[in-house]
Amino acid sequence: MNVSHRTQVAIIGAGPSGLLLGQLLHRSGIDAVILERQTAEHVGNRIRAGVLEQVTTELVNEAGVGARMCRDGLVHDGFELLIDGVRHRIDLKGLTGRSVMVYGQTELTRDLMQARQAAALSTYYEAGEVAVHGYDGARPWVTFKHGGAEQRIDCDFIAGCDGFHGACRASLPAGSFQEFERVYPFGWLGVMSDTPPVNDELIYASGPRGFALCSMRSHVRSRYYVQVPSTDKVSQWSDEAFWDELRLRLDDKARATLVTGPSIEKSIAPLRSFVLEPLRFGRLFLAGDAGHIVPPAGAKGLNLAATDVKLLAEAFIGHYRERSNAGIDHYSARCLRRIWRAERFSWWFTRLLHRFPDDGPIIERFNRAELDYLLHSQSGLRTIAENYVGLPLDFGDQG
Ligand code: RFL
Ligand code: PHB
Repeated sequence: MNVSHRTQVAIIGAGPSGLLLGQLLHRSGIDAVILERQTAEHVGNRIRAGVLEQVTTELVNEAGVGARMCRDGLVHDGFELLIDGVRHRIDLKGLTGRSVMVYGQTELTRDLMQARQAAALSTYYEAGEVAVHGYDGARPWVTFKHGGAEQRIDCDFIAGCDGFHGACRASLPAGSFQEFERVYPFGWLGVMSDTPPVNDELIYASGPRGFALCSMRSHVRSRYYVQVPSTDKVSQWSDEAFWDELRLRLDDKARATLVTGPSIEKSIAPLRSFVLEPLRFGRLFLAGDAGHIVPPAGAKGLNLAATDVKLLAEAFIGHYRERSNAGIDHYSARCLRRIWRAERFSWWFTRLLHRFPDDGPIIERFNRAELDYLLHSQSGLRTIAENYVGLPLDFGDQG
């Protein structure tokens, strides 16, 4: 059986990028359909990022899905850097006038899924063999399998929000793009537990045993990470082994207050820096992880996805409402400028806080000297703080 439909924007992927784009378009009266490979349950239970920049929270509110985030999200005015056992607070609010919001990607995704369902918007979960066609011309279309039927959606535009392993980037003709990539020789072993966080603010710890991060999702749910070799498997790490290693990377104060408990999720995330240029191919636009990946130390992945989506929604709204293609034409360049700034910060912050396997003693001394400078200089502290809270969207636009 063949089924065919028509929409204005076909969105591939129901992660935060695809769902947020769908919601913004819906609020502007633009018709969109989302195709997602996984089940709704799988999408709603994935555990990933936790820190939202102000641009992201503003966008979530603008999309009309911010009520639970504003109620349950935790506003953080700073974080701690624990360097070789000594704590230094990065006063985000004092240094930049801005704060960040701790609210899990899982919760944000659920809020977006619920809004989509309440508005009865079209989403195909478990869409198989999604393929994008004809985006070089005026009438692109998408094919997929769903419910035993071959389906076709004709559209004006395709939004590739299908993450790093998606179908959109894979469809690009060789020679039409450039990829920039660095894979790091370690990953982050993450544990979620229903225990109170060890500290009111996040602690980024760096010491001889490597990096660790103490984060949270609420006053009763914690998220912790330790740097592990990329060859490690989750099965090698019992809960006890994880807590023991985390303790060794913290200070006495944190060791005394750390509450441990059974993990409710445990996984290893590989670390990668990746950018694809450009992000527009005719009528196909890539947004979020489909076009770029950052290592998680700067907490930028989800925030970059949100700003791509903001600019993409504005581009489509300009096209339909004002008959202007300026947003469409500038989408790739405008996104890439911000992406590269965040890529550089995430790479630099990762370099500064992690031990690399081939770091000799001199590199360790260089890193410590750099941290010593940064943490004792107002300019250094501001450099960390203003990048962490996110530079303004129009940063550098004045020349
Ligand atoms: P997502 O979230 O990967 O969503 C893409 C969606 O597309 C679907 N998909 C397809 N659908 C149809 N057909 C296909 N062929 C498809 N192929 C894929 C997928 O099932 C999925 O639902 O990308 P999006 O929306 O751009 O959102 C980006 C964020 O998820 C991402 O930047 C962050 O979560 C990155 N990230 C982290 N960022 C942080 O700031 N802090 C973190 O702690 C953090 N942890 C993580 C992470 C990313 C991870 N990934 C991608 C492996 C931990 C992990 C494990
Ligand atoms: C998280 O809570 O998962 C988290 C927080 C900050 C980061 C990365 C991950 O930099």
